[in-house]
Amino acid sequence: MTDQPADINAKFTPRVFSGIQPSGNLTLGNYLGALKRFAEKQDQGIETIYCLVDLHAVTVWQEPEALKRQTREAAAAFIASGIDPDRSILFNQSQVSAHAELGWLLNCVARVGWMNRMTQFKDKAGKNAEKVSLGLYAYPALMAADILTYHATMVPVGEDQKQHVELTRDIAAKFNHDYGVEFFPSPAPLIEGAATRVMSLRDGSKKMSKSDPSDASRINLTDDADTIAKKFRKAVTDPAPLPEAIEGLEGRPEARNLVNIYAALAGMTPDAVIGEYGGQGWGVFKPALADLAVAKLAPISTEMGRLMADPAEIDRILGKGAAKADAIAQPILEQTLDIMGMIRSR
Ligand code: AQP
Repeated sequence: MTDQPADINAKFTPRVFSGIQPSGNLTLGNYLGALKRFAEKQDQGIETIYCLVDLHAVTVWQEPEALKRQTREAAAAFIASGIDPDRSILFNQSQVSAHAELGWLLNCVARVGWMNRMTQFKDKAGKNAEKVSLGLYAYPALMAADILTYHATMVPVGEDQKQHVELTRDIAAKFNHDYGVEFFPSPAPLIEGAATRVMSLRDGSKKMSKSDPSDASRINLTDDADTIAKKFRKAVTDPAPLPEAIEGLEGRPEARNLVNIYAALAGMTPDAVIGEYGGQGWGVFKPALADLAVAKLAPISTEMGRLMADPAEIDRILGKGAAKADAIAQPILEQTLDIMGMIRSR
């Protein structure tokens, strides 16, 4: 792949973009891997643009009324997690048409061979690859458009999205190379903290996911205190107590996962968690983890409930955010069309 000049991003205003699919209940994985970090970026005073990627959600079937509810609920989760719609731009993707339009243009830049290497498509399509939507296959080119239509330079994501952000860099580099321009930046994936990959509570080799058929595999942001405590109590672990040193978590994915979750929720390092709980059994650690999770998540679910009581207000916030997003995205789309030689005479 053609590389971009090392200093390409210096030409662009530092800008964060990220998104979440409104494809179900948001999970603790979405919170720790994404939402919590989105709020931190906003609070660092960087320009932040956050999107409910409904065009991505429909790459698998969504019941229309459920999609609306999930989109509002995801917006409520963003706000309840600290995203302030006056300081960040918060909107749903389908209200800004530049995403879909640039998505098409970037479909024509991306190569089929690159798409074939995307592990998330292989995971999601499984043995069913002939029957899934074409959109699911093209998803990474739309994600590249989501990021590049804002000339975003930073993309906070969980570990599972790293490959997609790298593909975005490849698409940007190929576009710049093919047209002899330095038009698109080379967005950096920001994958930080103790919980960049929160695992399923039922299987330490699988990512915690909102679309996992087992509700016991995840903590939903809307779960009540009893449900959270029960899910952690029943979380699959090996029988050994927590090790005395962090190296002792080697080969113990379930134990490592629970330690990482504790660390991310408490704002500690996994080392410090082991310093506090090393040698303790699950009978001590799981209730402590459940208490911590309830303390951190209860205010979020209460606030989500309050916001969800007024769906019209959520729609108004998303509409206002979409207008602000459009004002950035549309000129970048139009410049892209110019660069590619499309006549603009209307
Ligand atoms: N388990 C996780 N640990 C850390 N980060 C995670 N993210 C998702 N799951 C975890 C991060 O959340 C952001 C939004 O992800 P998404 O909803 O757009 O899609 P996804 O990555 O495919 O998440 P899910 O929950 O698995 O959704 P479904 O089940 O609908 O496919 C991303 O930054 C992601 O890294």
